[in-house]
Amino acid sequence: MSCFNEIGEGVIKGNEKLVKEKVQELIDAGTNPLAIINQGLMAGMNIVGARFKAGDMFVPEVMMAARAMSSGIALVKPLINDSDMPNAGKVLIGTVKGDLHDIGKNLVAMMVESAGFKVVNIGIDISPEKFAEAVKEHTPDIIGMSAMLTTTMMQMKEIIEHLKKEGLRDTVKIIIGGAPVTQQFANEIGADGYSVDASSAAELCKELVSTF
Ligand code: B12
Repeated sequence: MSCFNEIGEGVIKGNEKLVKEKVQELIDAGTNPLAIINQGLMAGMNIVGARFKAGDMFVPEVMMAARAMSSGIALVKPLINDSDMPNAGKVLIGTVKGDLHDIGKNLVAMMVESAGFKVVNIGIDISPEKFAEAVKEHTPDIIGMSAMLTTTMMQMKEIIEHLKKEGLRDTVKIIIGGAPVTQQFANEIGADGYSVDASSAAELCKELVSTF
C-alpha cells in the first residue's frame, strides 16, 4: 500500500497516531505537502463522507476521522503558504439563539473544513445581532445555521430578516440544517440551501460557492 493510501486508511479508521506517523514520513521524504493533503488526507475524508451518507459509518467514527485528519493537516500546514492551502471559501457556522445543541453543527463544521473550506465556528445560542456582527467581522461566503428544536427553528427566519435589515443578506449564501428543519422550511424563509447531514452539507457548500 502506498503511503498516501495508508494515510487515507488512517483517516477512515480515525487512527490519529498512524496518520501523524505516515504524514511525518512523507514530510521527511520531501513529499509535496499539498499532495499529502489532497491524495492522502482529503482522499480518506471523501470516503468517510460517502460512507456516512450511506449509513455505513456513524457520528463517533466520523468525528474520530475528522480529528485524525486535522492532526495530519496540523503537521503539513506550517510547510504551506497560506495562499496555497486548499481554500474553497469561508463558512461561518453557529447554532441559533435559544438552542444549545452543537454535536451536529460541529460535525458539519468538521466535514466542511475537511472539504477545504475555512470554517469560523461561532458556537451556540447565537442571536440575529451576533450573526450579523460575525458576518461583518469575518466576511464569509456562506453562513450555516443549525437548530434542533421546533421552538428555535423560527430564529433562522429572524436571522435572515436581521441580515436583510443590516444590508448583509446579499453578501452571503445561507444554508440551514438540524433535525426539525426541511427543504420546504428553507424555501419558506428564503435560505439558499438545506441539507440533511454533514457530508451533504459539504457538497452543498461546494455547489453554492461555484454559483457566485
Ligand atoms: C444530544 C441531545 C441533547 C443534548 C445536547 C448536547 C450538545 N452538546 O449538543 C442536551 C442534553 C444538552 C439536550 C438538551 C435539550 N434537548 Co435535546 N437532544 C439531543 C439528541 C438526543 C441528539 C441530538 C444530536 O446531537 N444528534 C446527532 C447529530 C449528529 O445529529 P443532528 O444534530 O441532527 O445533526 C445532523 C443534521 O441535523 C445536520 N445538521 C445539523 N446542523 C446543521 C447545520 C447546517 C447548516 C446543515 C447544512 C446541516 C446541519 O447535519 C448533522 C450531522 O449529520 C436529540 C434527539 C435526536 N435523536 O435528534 C434531542 C432533541 C433534539 N432534544 C430535544 C429537547 C426537547 C431538548 C430539551 C428542550 C430538553 C429539556 N427539556 O431540557 C433541551 C434543550 C436545550 C436547549 N435550549 O437547546 C428534542 C427536540 C424536540 C423538538 N422537536 O423540538 C429532541 C429531538 C429529543 C426528543 N425526541 O424529544 N439535548
